[in-house]
Amino acid sequence: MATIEKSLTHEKEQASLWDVERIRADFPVLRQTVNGKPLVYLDNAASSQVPQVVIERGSMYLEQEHSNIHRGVHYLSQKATTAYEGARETVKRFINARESKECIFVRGTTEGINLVMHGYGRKFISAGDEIIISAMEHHANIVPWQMLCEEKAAGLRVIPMNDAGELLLDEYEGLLNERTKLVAVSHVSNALGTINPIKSMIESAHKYGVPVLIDGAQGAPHMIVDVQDLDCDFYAFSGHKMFAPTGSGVVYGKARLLEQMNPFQGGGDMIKSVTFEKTIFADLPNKFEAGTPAIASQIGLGAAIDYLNSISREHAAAYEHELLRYATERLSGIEGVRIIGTARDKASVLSFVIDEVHPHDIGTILDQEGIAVRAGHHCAQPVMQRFNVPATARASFAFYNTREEVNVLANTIERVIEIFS
Ligand code: C6P
Repeated sequence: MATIEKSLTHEKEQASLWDVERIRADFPVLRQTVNGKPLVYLDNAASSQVPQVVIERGSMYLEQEHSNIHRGVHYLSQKATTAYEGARETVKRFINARESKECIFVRGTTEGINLVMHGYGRKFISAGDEIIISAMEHHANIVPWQMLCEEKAAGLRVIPMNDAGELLLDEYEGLLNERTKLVAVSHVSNALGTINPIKSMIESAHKYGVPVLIDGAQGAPHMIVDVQDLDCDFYAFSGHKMFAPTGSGVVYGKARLLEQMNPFQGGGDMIKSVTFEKTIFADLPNKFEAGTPAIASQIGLGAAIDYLNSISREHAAAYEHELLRYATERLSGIEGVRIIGTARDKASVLSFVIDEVHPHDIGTILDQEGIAVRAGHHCAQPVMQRFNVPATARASFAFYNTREEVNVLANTIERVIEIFS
């Protein structure tokens, strides 16, 4: 059997081992009806749902541990500090960082990228330098670099993509040169679903001594991330897209780089000493965590990772991949539906347009049937421009979605087409 066929069969076997009904029982939000219909939640790329164990961990903190961290000698503060720093250890193991101090807690991917822009970019990037991003970036990985380029008179270079939504890697190699000071690319595109070959892209950048930031907002929830194996310099992700509460997130950075960087914000808990003449900053990770953080949310992120570790992530990924394949097959079979983003390697996301129907109308009709999708530009306007569409409707999957839900989606899309024909 050919290698691709073999791996597809292996993936199908793994997907068939997934007990989706058992997994769904872990997510109380999925039990409700919307407009009299069972909720079909297909907006996981925006925010995924939270399992009962994470909800319970949040309640336990509020009921038994709520207090400020790192500051108090008292019992509750010590308990909260232990839980918060325990979550950092969990994150460290989850992404295989060398040390937990390399995992900086932030509100989410956006804040993580801005931390690197301020801490690294403003210190090390100057006039005439270049930053490389890609044509499929979310605004969170475009706007901060544009702001920096404007401030420093540096240049922003963009790796183009083909009509399938795959980066043109030869063009990327051509953009790298001695002026390049940073590469910032997404692991997985939120608008197209493309999985980028980040490991080889990082390797190419490192040949020029250029550090690489990975926007992992859509990567961490679906892929096994090993920052040492990838050898990325920064990796940012959001808790609320991986089964944790909003307000949680992480930016990983190599200790050597974080140590050289300026703090992002000044304030309490990020200092060793302060006089009116001079402040000495705290060591990692505190140097980057000024003020009281989102303690409950980050503890929730630790609990969400524990949950992910308790299910087979390999089987979950295979199941999601098989679901995406099935959904792609169903939607491509509907006349009038055009899928935006047909890369060979994709995760979780299915963006589409219907001739003569605005994506917001698609989203509204689907909502009437209890189906949650996102309609709009997905904070990736350059992607919409590249594909010459104002917006798309986007279904995005998690391991608790089912084939029946895909059927409900496909049948309702057929009805949308009937209504507008
Ligand atoms: N994408 C979506 O519906 P925050 O908002 O900081 O948690 O994540 C920002 C972000 C950065 N990069 C990528 C690739 C993303 O997908 C997102 C968030 C959501 O697609 C909300 S716009």
